[in-house]
Parts: sequence; structure tokens; C-alpha cells
Amino acid sequence: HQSHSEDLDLPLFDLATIVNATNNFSEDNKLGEGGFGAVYKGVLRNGQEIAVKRLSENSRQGQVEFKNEVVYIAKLQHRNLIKILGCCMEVDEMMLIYEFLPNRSLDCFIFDEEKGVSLDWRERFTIINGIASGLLYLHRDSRLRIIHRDLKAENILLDNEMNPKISDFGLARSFGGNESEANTKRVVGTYGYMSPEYAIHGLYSIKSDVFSFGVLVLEIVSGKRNRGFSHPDSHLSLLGYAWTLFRDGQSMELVDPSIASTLNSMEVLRSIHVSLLCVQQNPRDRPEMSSVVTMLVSDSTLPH
Ligand code: ACK
Repeated sequence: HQSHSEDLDLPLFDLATIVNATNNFSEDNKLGEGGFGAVYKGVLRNGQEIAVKRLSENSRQGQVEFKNEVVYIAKLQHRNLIKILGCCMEVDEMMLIYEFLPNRSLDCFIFDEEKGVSLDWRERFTIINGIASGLLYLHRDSRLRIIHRDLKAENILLDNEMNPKISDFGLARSFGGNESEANTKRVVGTYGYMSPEYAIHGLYSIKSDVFSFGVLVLEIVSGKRNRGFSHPDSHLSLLGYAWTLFRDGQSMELVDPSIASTLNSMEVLRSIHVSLLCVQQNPRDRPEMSSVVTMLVSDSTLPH
């Protein structure tokens, strides 16, 4: 794969290389279904492991998301964002090639009881901080100012040191200049993580990502999935529950019992506090990621 795609400045892999690396897209190599198609594991001739996202045929929406992902992620580099190695574009095939992350997604760790792998508090806190700095990078980059729009546990992949990497930029949008809010008629994303102004009015901004981040943090701390304010049992949602406990000064009850033995309670309280600031109804009340990053590591920001 010597050549480069002209406009994107991404290395181009040829189809034969990818077919070879993935055993011709065999079922054994399949990792799962992603946003716009299946994801396969592959090994290049030099031994490097890769993950290949293959655009399914006939998916118009998939094509839009695919191009979107290429455009955004090709320009990004941060330790908490998935690294793209190149792409493969042939007549009937469009694929994106990423570094392979052996530890799957955060989703499997916080919600999959069968797997029996639980993260201790140290790992969870590292993950929370890592996601926060990846998101800060997206929001702050002066050339792009990117809103991810689909931040959720399934889109956080873990490397072999359990560092989180934000993935799936198919729905991302960029803001130029002074623009800070946009409107869409087609609401995309994932219920449970969507901010109310986005789910109801299609309004999105960096503050909608901040909302999703808040939900994610609560899920990481509690080990429980948020069902979303639109769920019929929304009064039982994780967010409502967390607010009640916080108000009554019983935040620690929210914490996943399986991490109790390794807990640093100040960090836990800070994380819960930050997440509740992030999930406030009014986007203007939510902090920017720069304050979130600071609040997570500084005790002085906790209310007394
Ligand atoms: O939770 P998972 O095992 O992690 O299942 C999903 C599936 O593919 C569909 O998205 C996995 N996946 C996606 N990208 C990668 C990657 N770069 N390395 C390893 N697994 C990946 C994801």
C-alpha cells in the first residue's frame, strides 16, 4: 500500500492485501456489525493486526457515514481517538482500515455480566479521564471543532492497557467560525445518550456531546445502563436516580458494588458530580469539556 489518496492524504491499501489479511472476510474474522457495515479482524503480511470496516452494498446512508468518517478521522490524532491506518476504495468495495484494539468496547466491560470481567475503580477512572481528553481534543481543535454526536459505551474501544479510544465518527459534524449550534430534521444517534434539545428539537452543539459524556460517566460508575428520558419508565432512569441520590447526599449508593474494594471515594464523588453537571436540561448550564477535564482531577470544585 504505497500510494496515497490524493484529497484525503490517507494511505491506500489494495483489495488483494485486505482480502488476504482477513481470510477473504471469513466469518471467523468477523468482529461484529458497525455503523455502516461489518468489521473484520485482519493481519497484514508484516504481522500488524488491523480492523477493517467494510461498507455494506447498497447502503446510501452508509456511504454518507463512510465518507464522513474518512473526512474527519483522517485529520485527527490523539491518544484517545482510534487511529486510522488507511482506506481501500475499489469499484465495488469501500473500506476503512484501523489499528486493531484487542480489548473490544467498553460496553462489554460495564454491562456484560456473563463475561465476568469487571473493571476496578482505577481502570474506570482512567477510562473516564481518557474519554474526556479525547472529547476535549475534538471540541477544541481550532481547524475543525468536531461534535461526535454518537458518544456511547459501544463506541469506546479499549487498547491493551485499557486506554479508551473514541471511535465511530460516521455521524460527526464540524463547526466552522463562530457557529456554535445547528439544527437537523433527521435526528440520529442513540436514545439514552441523546440530550433533550437534540432528541426533541434536533438542535446539536458541543453541549450535546457533553450530555452524552455525562451519561457515559454515570454508566461507568454505576455499571447500569441509562434507558433515556424518553423511556416509559424514565422516572426510574439512571439520570433521575442519580439526581435523587445526589440531592439526598447518598451519591455513593450509585456506585457499582463490584468496585467497592478498590474505591477512591473523592474521585468517585467528583465523577458523579461532573456527570450530573453534564446532564443538565439546559445546554448552557452544562460545562465545556475543558472545565470537565479540570474538575475531574481537582477537589476544590466539589460543592460543600
Ligand atoms: O464490542 P466489539 O468487540 O468492538 O464489537 C464491535 C464490532 O467491531 C463492531 O463495531 C469491534 N471493533 C470495531 N473497531 C475495532 C477495532 N479497531 N479493533 C477491534 N475491534 C473493533 C467492536
